[in-house]
Amino acid sequence: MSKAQSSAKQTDGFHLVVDALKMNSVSTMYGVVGIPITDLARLAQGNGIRFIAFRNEVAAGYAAAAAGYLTQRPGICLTVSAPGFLNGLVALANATTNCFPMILMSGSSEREIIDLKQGDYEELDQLAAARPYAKAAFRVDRPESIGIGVARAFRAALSGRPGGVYLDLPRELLHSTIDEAVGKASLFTVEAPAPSQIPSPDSIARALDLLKQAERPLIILGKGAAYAQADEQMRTFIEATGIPYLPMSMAKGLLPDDHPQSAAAARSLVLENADVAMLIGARLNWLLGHGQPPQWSPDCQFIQVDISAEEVDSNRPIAAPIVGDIKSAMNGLLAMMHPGDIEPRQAWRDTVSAKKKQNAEKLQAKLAVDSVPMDYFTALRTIRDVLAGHKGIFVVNEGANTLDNGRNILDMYEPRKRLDSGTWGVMGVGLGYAIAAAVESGSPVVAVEGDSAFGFSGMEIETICRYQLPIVVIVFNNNGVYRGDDVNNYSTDPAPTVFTKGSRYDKLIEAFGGTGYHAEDSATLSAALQQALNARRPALINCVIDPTAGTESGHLKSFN
Ligand code: ADP
Ligand code: TZD
Repeated sequence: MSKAQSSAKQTDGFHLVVDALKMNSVSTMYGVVGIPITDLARLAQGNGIRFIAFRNEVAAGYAAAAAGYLTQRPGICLTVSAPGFLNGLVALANATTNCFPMILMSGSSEREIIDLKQGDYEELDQLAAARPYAKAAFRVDRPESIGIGVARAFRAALSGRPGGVYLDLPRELLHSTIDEAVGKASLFTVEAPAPSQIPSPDSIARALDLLKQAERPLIILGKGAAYAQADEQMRTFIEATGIPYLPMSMAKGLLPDDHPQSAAAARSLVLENADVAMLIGARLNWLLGHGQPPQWSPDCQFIQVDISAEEVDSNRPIAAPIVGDIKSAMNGLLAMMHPGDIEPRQAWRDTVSAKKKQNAEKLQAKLAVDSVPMDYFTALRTIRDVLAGHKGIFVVNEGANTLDNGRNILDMYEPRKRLDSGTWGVMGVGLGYAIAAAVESGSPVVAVEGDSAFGFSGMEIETICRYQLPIVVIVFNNNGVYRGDDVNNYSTDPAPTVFTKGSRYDKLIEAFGGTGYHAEDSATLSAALQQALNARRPALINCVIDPTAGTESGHLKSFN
């Protein structure tokens, strides 16, 4: 619409996108600027939306995904076209895989040129590229459709099983103008984007009947249970039934890890021997051996609480599916059960307790050794002991050995405080997740990172310093992927798994005004971590780990 046609005030796509986001309570965006979205970031800032500017869209996307997981609102990642979009798409795919709500908004080039493949600046058919990796993908072509486009993205990201949504914003759309009153009237707040999905009472009754008959029941809590924010109901249900529970890694802290019913330290035993297993927001995927023997008993019967009906029966027949949102399901279970109905056999509880005690003693023996150079046990025990004085702290964890040992040794005491490599076992999420946790909560974060894992997004320490975030990055520096002692027997090139020996990652953060620490033994590590946490400033600890301490592929040897 030209100015001559309308005497009224005009608005444009930039303003309408920002207004639509504000109407839907977006308070923060994560991204990298450039053509055609730089002004969108500026305008967002001018309208009270924080724009956290990253050095790479992959990390910005991971941050958005973690923000979504923590807040139950879609995290927003803003990128430029083609390569910026593709970087963001990695994180969008990861968000969809992990069931985190996220919206990737990317500027795109001239449609006509893209469609005829005539070679525009950063030309790519982004909508088509996003589709296979997103829960949903939309393009907005007209300014009067921005309200609907944003609403479609919100609803798709949040409703049912959460996931990643792509929203394509062509350069032309952002620049096109429309009568301001007409534009404003087209925007709206999405009503109940994630409505309760109450499971049927008969599905709850069926599950309760199965639990009543069970002799050796087990509850498995997944990150869906953490996401659902039904913490009180979950705890009440678990404590009322007395059933041992196993937290998947990101469900750690839903109940404190020192809870007497936690069966984490008897994992193999409970999986192998449970006769009824109740999955709450956890998929029976590779992380649970697909529910198959020898990890599981062939006779085990399953209850599965999940919002996605399609998930049910994906690997083993599910005897009692409860399809609905976890909060409603827990409320339903609590309402329909009676005291004393469900009673795991005392022998089962005793067996689990005995195994826990035995395994805890074994681990304790390893943790008691103070090795120099530090191995994973010494370094993680030291970190665990310092964090015992900071029980509500966020812990981000990635790597292979760093992750596998970290999961077992670092105890969590509060829900949604642990963020890690997740369903894909992806490296490079750490700094993005840490930044989102600090930004969304204002609280301190410790990121325990393998040196390889750190390297994927290491430049984001500049982002951490620029925004002065209370994040302490601990780099487990063993000179390589898995181990640092590999040799190449075929040429003079370094072996594929090794990095520069004796690197000083602590010096990197000093370049940006953060505090670097170098620790070669547990006493130095402990003092550095205490000091860094007390300062609540950006810090990086170069934690030297014995290059021979790790195992190839960590705990996933059999996948190699
Ligand atoms: P983990 O890796 O911790 O075992 P998964 O990511 O495999 O957990 O499983 C999470 C499950 O939780 C998914 O199947 C997802 O559909 C489900 N889920 C996510 N949010 C909810 C919710 N609010 N209510 C019910 N189920 C949910
Ligand atoms: N690329 C991506 C994106 N994700 C991956 N998981 C990998 C590559 C392969 N990979 C792993 O599965 S773990 C790992 C890689 C490269 C790094 C392990 O080394 P680390 O940790 O230094 O991070 P440890 O403690 O030395 O094992």
